[in-house]
Amino acid sequence: MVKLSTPFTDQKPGTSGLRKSSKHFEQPHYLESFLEAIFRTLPGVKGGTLIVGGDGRYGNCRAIDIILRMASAHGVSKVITTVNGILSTPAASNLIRKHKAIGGIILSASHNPGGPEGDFGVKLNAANGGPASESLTNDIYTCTLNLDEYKIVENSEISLESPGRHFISSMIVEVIDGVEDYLYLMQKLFDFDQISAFINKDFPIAFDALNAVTGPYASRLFEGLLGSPLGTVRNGLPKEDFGGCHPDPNLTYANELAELLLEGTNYSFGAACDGDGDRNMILGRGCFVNPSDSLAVLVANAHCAPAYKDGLAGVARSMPTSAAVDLVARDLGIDCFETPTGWKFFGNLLDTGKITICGEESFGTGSNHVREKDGLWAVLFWLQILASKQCTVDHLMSQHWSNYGRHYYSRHDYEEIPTEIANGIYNNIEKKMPALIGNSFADSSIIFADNFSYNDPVDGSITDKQGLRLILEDGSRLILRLSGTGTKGATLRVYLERYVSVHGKLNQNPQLALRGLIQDIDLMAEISHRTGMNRPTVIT
Ligand code: VG1
Ligand code: CO
Repeated sequence: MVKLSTPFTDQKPGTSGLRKSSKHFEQPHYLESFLEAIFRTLPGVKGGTLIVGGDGRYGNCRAIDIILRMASAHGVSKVITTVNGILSTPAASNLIRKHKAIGGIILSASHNPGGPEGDFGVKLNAANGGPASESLTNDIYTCTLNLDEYKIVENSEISLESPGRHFISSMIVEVIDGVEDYLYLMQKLFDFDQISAFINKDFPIAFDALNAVTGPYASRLFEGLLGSPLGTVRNGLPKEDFGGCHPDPNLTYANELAELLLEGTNYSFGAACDGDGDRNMILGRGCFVNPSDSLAVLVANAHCAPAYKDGLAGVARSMPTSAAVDLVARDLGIDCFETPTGWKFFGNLLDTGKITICGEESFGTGSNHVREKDGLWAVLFWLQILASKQCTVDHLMSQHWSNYGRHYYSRHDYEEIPTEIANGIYNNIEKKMPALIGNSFADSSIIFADNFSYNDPVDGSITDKQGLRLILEDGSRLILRLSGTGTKGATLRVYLERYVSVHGKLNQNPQLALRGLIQDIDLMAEISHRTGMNRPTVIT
């Protein structure tokens, strides 16, 4: 038992767990306090099984050691962890489900940089394998506010270097290979023979693991099971600081791969995943697939994969994700749900069989095979569709747009803005919203404005204030949100969407197609004026 003089009050988890700088996590008792709140709040701790692992960043193994000692002190009966603590977020979700665990603790700050100068994070997943619900997260936070002590056993000294079985008092610690079960699951969902034949004929692929967790998974998957040449996986060894990179698969941070595909001719397909392996970016030769379109394409062609050949129950997308998938769902005659940002909101829909596939504009797609978004699953799904149709990424996209029309889409992120300024921009628009209806905007006019609120169709819970929405008469949408995953200042996200039907221009550059919306939202929200930034930090 360790006494705390003052409780930490800044441990409110955001969109994806508790995320702070590594330095912040290194304060004495900081990590332990949050873990104590988890052990006191999560149902089933005494006698339960817990899954633990992380993306390999700085602090991963130290945190696992602390979790093992605290789990033992709290009466957990078994912890399953992995060799070197390497476990991707979707693989963790799979293990939780497979072992009927009470939940899992994933050590990751996802796409944020790592290392002593980077960020660290703790994500809690519940027994269904998905991110903890809003109510569980709130209960954990409340618990942190009054902590005066935490329980931990003294020493454990368990080696994570190889698989094995250990004990801490009566608690079993099983160290397993964190890759195997995941690859087994992928083989059940997709036709590996078909994919392998296709990519090894004349369809060279490149995968960038960005020095993060997917390296070992991708090497065994592509260079092993699918027989791609060695070197297919780039930056495949997980490093504590991700080699100084920002493990975020987008055109800005995965620019090496982007250049290889957009400017070179050696590869037909490229993909990258983020720090913890739940995000994906898909590229073809000379072609970038917008994540919202990616979701729509997967849904439209789901029948190409053995796992989804009998059709989909329904689909869901987060509110800021473009409505491209809505058109496909309508065409297929299935439900399409609109949820707030964050994977946890898909949990109930997946658990009750209302949806099969879901996704977010932030490079996340997934299905009912686990309860997290899944980067490598999306890459395999794309390859399966291309293999089954024997076509290129570029061709598949053009075909999709000529069937459904195109949702031009972009997200503009303004990072590290002083919090007061970001709040000022947001509150100003929110206040003005009722008066905006009827105003002209770009080539259209505003017909609807609100702060998105979600009524969960399964448990009836209401989650409000999920982002400011402006909808125009021509169907265009503009959304403003403040990020819940940044660790420095505030990040303002502006989401822009304009629909062009099959009769319109389908081959424009998105930034050009969205120019009117970009200019008018900047004027209306006074973004450059208030931030002093003349362009966003990241454009996707
Ligand atoms: C971001 C994304 C959101 C995603 C979340 C966690 O949140 O926008 O769609 O679910 O990150 O992703 P925010 O609040 O910063 O916009 V991950 O890869 O960190 O688990
Ligand atoms: Co992630």
